[in-house]
Amino acid sequence: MSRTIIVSNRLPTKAHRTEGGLDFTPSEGGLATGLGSIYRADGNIWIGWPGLVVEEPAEQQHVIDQLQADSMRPVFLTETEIRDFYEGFSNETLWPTFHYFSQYAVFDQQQWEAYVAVNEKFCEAVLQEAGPEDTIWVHDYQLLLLPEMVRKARPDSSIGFFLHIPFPSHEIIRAMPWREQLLKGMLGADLIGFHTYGYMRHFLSAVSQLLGYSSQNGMIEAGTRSVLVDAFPMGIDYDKYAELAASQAAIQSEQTYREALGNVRVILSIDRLDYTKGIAQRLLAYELMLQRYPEWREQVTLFMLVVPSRDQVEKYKELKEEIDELVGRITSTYRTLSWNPVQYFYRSFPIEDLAGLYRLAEVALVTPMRDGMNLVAKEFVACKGDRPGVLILSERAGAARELSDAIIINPSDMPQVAEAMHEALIMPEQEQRQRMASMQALVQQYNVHHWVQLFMDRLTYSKIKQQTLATT
Ligand code: GDG
Repeated sequence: MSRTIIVSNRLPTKAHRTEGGLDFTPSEGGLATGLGSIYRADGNIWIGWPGLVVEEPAEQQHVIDQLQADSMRPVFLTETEIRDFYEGFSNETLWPTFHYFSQYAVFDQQQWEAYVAVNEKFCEAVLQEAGPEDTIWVHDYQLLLLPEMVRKARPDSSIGFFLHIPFPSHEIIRAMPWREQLLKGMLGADLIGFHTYGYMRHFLSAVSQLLGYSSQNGMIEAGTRSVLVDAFPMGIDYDKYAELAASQAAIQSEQTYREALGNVRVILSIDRLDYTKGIAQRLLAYELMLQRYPEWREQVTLFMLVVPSRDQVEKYKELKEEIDELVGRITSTYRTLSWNPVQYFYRSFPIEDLAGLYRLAEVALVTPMRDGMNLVAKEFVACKGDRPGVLILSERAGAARELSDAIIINPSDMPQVAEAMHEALIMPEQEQRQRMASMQALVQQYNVHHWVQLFMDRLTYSKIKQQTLATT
């Protein structure tokens, strides 16, 4: 029987050290959330790093045993690899470059070498697990070289690659050293998927401009092989979120927040700490809204949840300080004894609380500067049920291509975002319901199961097409 092997930098489970030994918990993040319901099926397996440095052999064996029971296989990374491959090349070179923050990008030869070495380490793990009939699905920017590495060892295997972040204009890619190696690494796959057609077009033009490969209808002629490229907007597990939002735990959580907040309108924002998410700009827009529309003071609160992320990277520490300062300024300027303009939390919440907050909020404010897709926008929609609610969404999130019934804004245009908040707060209930219902129909139909099926079907198609081309 052929299996599917999922490979990503992080496993959907995180190991951590406690006084009583190692503990394992499900991890946050879009990919873990999205594929969580799939990898356990049909003997499939997920290969990745368990989120903790484990060097002692007996402890490594314990991790292997624990994860094996749940269809996972760990790849162990050292402190140095974490620093140079993960925090370094992945998060200080590729992440800013691909999100159009080139000014933040570090180009460091040692980090690049660590990136190559860790991709090779993942390749060894894949080769140990994968049989010739198995399908290998590689995920995201940390493993751009892996498809080509696996291809060299197993020329006939079926390899898919999906990029969860934007693919930028080829002019941005052009500025990178190692650009050819990165593009060729991806082209080791049979199928390369992106969230939007825009990202896909950028990739096709990078491959054409920088490698001289032509393409027709998304099929790239890459030397002796052809590679299919397509857009697969990732969905969420709609039913899971809808059910969660209707659960007693979520209702209870909503009530708890409502009682604590009193009778204010709630604007919700939920992100990992990241400069791509536009958190500081969002605060400035909210401040402007309070200035322009004094009638909303004491009537509305911005409930802002920021999940700690990559806090060892310098730019993230700086961003955290900037956010702290802005929240402090807005709070000290506008607060009254009985009202807080911003409820800011720098920590992660249980998923039931998230569902309670999605229920509670009248407005979700999703304003990234760049975002591959953004699942929070879709989760808000899924959790709303038959209640009204307004989504304000950045035109630079992949999700904006689908959720056209949101109020679409340019996240750099502070006055426009401030106006959008006002517009959302006064939007007639019937209009809210209509927009919400049409977004729900879309998010429900194009859910994560649909996404996986579509990608897998396309991968099978691309393999058949290749074989046909090879025999003609
Ligand atoms: C990358 C791309 C793309 C957040 N706070 C808590 C929590 N979350 C969950 C949300 C959501 C996920 O984390 C965040 O997903 P996003 O899509 O918004 O963002 P990234 O983590 O940057 O994901 C992104 C995604 O990959 C998928 O391709 O959409 O563009 O950057 O599911 O609900 N979950 C819990 N507590 C929290 O406090 N339990």
